[in-house]
Formats: sequence, C-alpha cells, structure tokens
Amino acid sequence: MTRRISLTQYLIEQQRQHGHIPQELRLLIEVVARACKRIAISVNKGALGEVLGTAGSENVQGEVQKKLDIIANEVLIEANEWGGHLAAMASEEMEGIYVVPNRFPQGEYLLMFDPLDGSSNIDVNVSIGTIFSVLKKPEGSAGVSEADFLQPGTQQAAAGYCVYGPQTTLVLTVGDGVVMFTLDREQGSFVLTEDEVKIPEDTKEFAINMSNMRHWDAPMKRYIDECLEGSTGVRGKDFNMRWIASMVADVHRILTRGGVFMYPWDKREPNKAGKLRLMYEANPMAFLVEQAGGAATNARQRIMEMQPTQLHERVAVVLGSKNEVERVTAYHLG
Ligand code: P6P
Repeated sequence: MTRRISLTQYLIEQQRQHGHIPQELRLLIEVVARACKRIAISVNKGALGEVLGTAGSENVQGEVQKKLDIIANEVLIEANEWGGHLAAMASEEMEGIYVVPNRFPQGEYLLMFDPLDGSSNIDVNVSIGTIFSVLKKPEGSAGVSEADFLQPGTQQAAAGYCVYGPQTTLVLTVGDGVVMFTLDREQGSFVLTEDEVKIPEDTKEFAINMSNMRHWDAPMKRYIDECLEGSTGVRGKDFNMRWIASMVADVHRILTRGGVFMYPWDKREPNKAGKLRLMYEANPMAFLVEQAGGAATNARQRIMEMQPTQLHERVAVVLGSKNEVERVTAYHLG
C-alpha cells in the first residue's frame, strides 16, 4: 500500500533522501500542480462555467482554439511567471517563448507545456490533460531565447501531466521513476497513490487512429495487420484496440496497464514528420514512459535523443510496452 502523503511531503522527502530535487525545481513542480488544480476547476465546470466551445481564434498550429485552451494557458503563465524559478515558458498555444517579465526575478528553469491536450474531447466530456516538460537554461547564456529551449529530451529535469478524468491525477518524473498523485478534493491537495509505476514489457493492446491506415507507410501497416490477424497470424495472440484521441488519457492507460501508442507519419503531408509535437508532447511522455520501463521512438530512433530544430516541430510517436515499441521500430529500420 502506497503511503498516502501529499505532493509537498513527497518532494521534500525526495530532496532529503536523494537531494536531486533542487529547491527551485520543487517550487516549480508545486506551482505547476497548483495551476493544474485551477485548470481542473474550470474543466469540471463544463457548460455551467461558460468554458465550452471555441474561442473564435486559431493557435500557432492553425488549429481552432477552445475557450479552455486559452484559459489553461493563461492559468499556467500567471501561476509560474512571478515565482523566480523560471527564465521563460513555451506553449502549444503561443507562437514564441514567453520571457518572465522584468518586474519578476528570473530563474534557471525553462517550462514548456501543452496547456490542454485533447481539446477535441472537451465538449464531449472525455478525459483531457495538461502536459509539461522542464529544462534548465543552458549555462552562461545571457538572457533567454528560443534557442535555449532546443535541447534533446534527455536534458529534461522533470516532466509530467495532469489528466482531468474520473479522477484528477498528476503523474510526474524527475528522473527517478514515475509517481502518481490523485487530487483529494476535500483536502484540495494531490495525494501520492502510486509510487512505482511500471509498464509491462509485453501487451495485447494497441492505440492508433485506424481511420488513417491507408496513409501509413508499409512497416506501420505490417505491424497493425499482424495485430489484427491476432492468434491466427504470426503474433499468435489476439490484440485489443483503444483510441481516446487524447494523448494524456491514452498514455495514462499505458502507464497503468501497458499498451503501445502510435501516431505515425502519413503520406498526406509527406514533409510533416507527424501530428504530435516534440517539445511539449512527445518528449515529456517519452521521459515518463522510459522512466516506467517502457520505450519511445519516432519509429526509427529514440525520441529523447532527437535534436530539436524548432520550438513547435512535430514528430511521429511510438511509445509504451518496450517489446512492442522495439518490434515497430525494427520493422521500420528493417
Ligand atoms: P486524431 C489531441 O488533439 C492530439 O494532439 C493528441 O492528444 C491525440 O492523441 C491526437 O491529437 C488525436 O489525433 O487525429 O485521432 O484526432
């Protein structure tokens, strides 16, 4: 039974025992968690809070912004800009970086986030979430620029997400395994509910948007065809399929019971590596999945070793149970 301690107590004990959560990083994580509680309040209001529907604007990706996308983005900016732990922030909802205003002290961390991933699910009451990734500003760089964010995922100091579903759950790694905290609404605090998240190396469950099948490359089609052949084919076992169209919800299921999640390249836009974003979706999820014993590639190489070239660059994603990710990757490299 996992000790029911608060996020604050967990972080302080980790700092005391292992010393690898510096004071500023602990503050950052607690501020992000507090912002997620605030976002959960807006999300849970739904139609009662005048927060559903579109905002009548598009984000830098050219996607229609939901009212809650903008609310969540503003909550994260306002919660994090004054604490002195950050130099700058970057968000799916903002074209450029947000440098901490001069009226506040600047810190050494960089925070990236998808403030509300899975927006297409907001109006139909399906789980959505906030994804975040933390980097350290490179030593010696005067000021802060977009280039400071362009670090491979292996440089992340922390990563996590908060899923707004039947429970509001914060999932976190600082590079020493993965832990889960469930929001206790009576106390108003996140309580440790899983202290050693592990992804089984094998699975019988895959997650992909099957409606895109005709657009995939041959190795991806081969892998899915073999899953569909089940026990009558080379895999010798039947598979199940899930697709929530909310990465946070699909990844949470995989961290909880295993599985493999794929959003592959497809030939409709050959110059686009994939749909998902490297810096604030693929890298944080890859960090969590690897820390839980899984794997994460772009179907050819480890996602966390990719050198970013743009803040909003996209990437193909294959992540989850290690042996399945290795099989998909081997088919692409073969
Ligand atoms: P599709 C949500 O918009 C998102 O970015 C991810 O959370 C999700 O996995 C994917 O896109 C769903 O994409 O094409 O199935 O709607």
